Amino acid sequence: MTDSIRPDEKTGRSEFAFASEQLVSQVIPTPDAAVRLRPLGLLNNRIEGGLWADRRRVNHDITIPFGAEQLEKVGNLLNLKLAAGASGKYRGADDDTGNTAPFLDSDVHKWLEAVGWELAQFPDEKLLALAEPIIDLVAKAQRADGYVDSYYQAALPGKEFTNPEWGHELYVAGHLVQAAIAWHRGLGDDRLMAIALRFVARIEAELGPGKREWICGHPEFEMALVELYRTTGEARYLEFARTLVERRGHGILAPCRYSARYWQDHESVRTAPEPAGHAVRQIYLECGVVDVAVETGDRELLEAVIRRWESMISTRTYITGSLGSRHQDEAFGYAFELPPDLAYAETCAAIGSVMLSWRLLLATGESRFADLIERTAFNGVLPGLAFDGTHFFYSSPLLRRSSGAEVLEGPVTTRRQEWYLIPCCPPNLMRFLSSFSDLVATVGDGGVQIHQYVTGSIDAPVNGGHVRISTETNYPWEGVVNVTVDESVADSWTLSMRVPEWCPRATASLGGERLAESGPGMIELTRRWSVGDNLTLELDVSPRVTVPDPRIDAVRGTIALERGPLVYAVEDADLPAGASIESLEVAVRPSLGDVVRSEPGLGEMTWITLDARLRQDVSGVRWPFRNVQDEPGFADAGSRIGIRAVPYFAWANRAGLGMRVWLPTRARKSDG
Ligand code: FUB
Ligand code: ZN
Repeated sequence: MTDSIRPDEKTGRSEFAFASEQLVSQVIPTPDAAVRLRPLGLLNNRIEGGLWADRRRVNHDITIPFGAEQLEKVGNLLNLKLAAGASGKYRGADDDTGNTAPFLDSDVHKWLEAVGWELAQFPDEKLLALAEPIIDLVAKAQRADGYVDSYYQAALPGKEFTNPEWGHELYVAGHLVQAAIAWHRGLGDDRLMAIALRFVARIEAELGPGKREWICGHPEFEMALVELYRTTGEARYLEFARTLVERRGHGILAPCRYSARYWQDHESVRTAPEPAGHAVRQIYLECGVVDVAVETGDRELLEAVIRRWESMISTRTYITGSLGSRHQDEAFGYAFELPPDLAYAETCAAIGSVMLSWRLLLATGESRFADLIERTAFNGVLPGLAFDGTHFFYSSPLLRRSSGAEVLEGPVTTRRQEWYLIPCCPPNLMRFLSSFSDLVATVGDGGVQIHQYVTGSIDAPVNGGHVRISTETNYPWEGVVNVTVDESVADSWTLSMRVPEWCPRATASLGGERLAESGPGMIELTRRWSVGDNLTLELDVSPRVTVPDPRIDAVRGTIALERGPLVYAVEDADLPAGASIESLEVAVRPSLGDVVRSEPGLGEMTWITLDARLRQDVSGVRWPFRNVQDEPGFADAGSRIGIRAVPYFAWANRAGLGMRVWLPTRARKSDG
């Protein structure tokens, strides 16, 4: 049935509709899936104010339209025009030799996905008008046999499905499917779905179960196929995804110069003990594995992913939630190899980490997954976008030297760029911001679970009825969240609220009566909730000092500053003239304060304040080592000044180069 889907020419709508589609969400497990919690979707999780609302608005008004300009300017759309019959040469990154980036269609698809989610929530004729011709273009580019990938059509015709390692064909197809799902679920528009289904059918005929033993060097298609199964009800897509997951780890892909670990083809996903290789590839693969596991009820598979997730967060995750410590192969490094200056910390890997933890949260209901979502969303993903909405980080290091190192390797610079030769991160950020509200709350276990704190409203089906809750907060700057029940059901139900891992103590009170007090985990309140009930959750967001595990050698002897869910950093821009973050030292246990201030370009935010010393002996040395006898103690290490730290997500939005998250400490001379 889905093969013959025919969208109406004017409306884009088709007869194709399924029960689950009342939800507008990226991930909608089927009713039979082995999950504890269910998404409420974008339309039932409304964000109406605060930091995330501001970032989303910038995305809608500035970043997404800017993305369309860039796709035109750098050639992604030109490539599709070539596939549709225009003459010219494929623009692969910044050259036209046809030998470079084979995945540029995926950025068009991610952009379309972002527009789909955005329009579902905030209709906008202008945005729609930007997307319409691009959808038409993808349709025109599609060949009669269903194939649509401009790289192979325009640069390497006749070579389809010959390069599983680097060809990225299934990666591109996966992003097309995800865009199609966004338009289908969000807008009931099936024009992209019709294209995607034909491309998937073409791939299936070549590489599906029982066909060639092939996997793609870059996972992505697996999770897209499972979502297609969830959308269409066609079990063959799930079986195809399962097959791809099981094929992996058996050396199908030729080992590249980084080894088979690079594309996770070194060991089965059932037994691999730790994340390995290219970080985005690993994370996207894990998303597909979880999707297959919950839809097939394969507990062993799910547990294998959870083991790797645990290994990842205990040994290979930056304090910002970012992943990937190596520029060379954009990869996870060894355990505890987490250099701050050379952190790869790709925006796409942080987004992928959120996507994975979301799936694990739905599967298990465990708050630790929402904890990582929060840490990563604020500190790993948000820095990817400048406050102006038109500059992006590919890589988010935790130290930028005052003295330079602006260009690291390949496409990676330490200044945000308007776009990248390999532009995977910017449109990924766009779809992330346009779908972020999905992550706020879920339903299940006889109630509603609030995982992320925002000002907004939540609508949920509970006990056969409908519950509506509104939330008001100045989070993350303040820890008070007011929760009001606007609609309820007669029976008792459970309202659960996450107490984040960083919060030593939280209280929940109703009309002045304390109902619960808790450390990290979930506060679960089961009662007959009445309309007008007003609950206050208070989370302790006092600033705190964090020390790294001593095995993270690169930051041994330093501290970081955190406040609530935010990691902080010190920038040169906030130090006295002539001083730099390279000369900074702080006490092991500095006393911290906080202050609300408004900075041009940054707006109003809460900063952390503390005392520091500025060493005067950090420049002009001939030999950067000296006898320990000559080493000053903290008290006489330099002049004492008061400094302030900015939320890390806001760094690099002002002049100045130097920034550090990890602050070097010095003991008093009398210590130890
Ligand atoms: O290969 C496609 C994308 O380009 C990857 O996900 C990123 O890491 C970048 O290498
Ligand atoms: Zn990227």
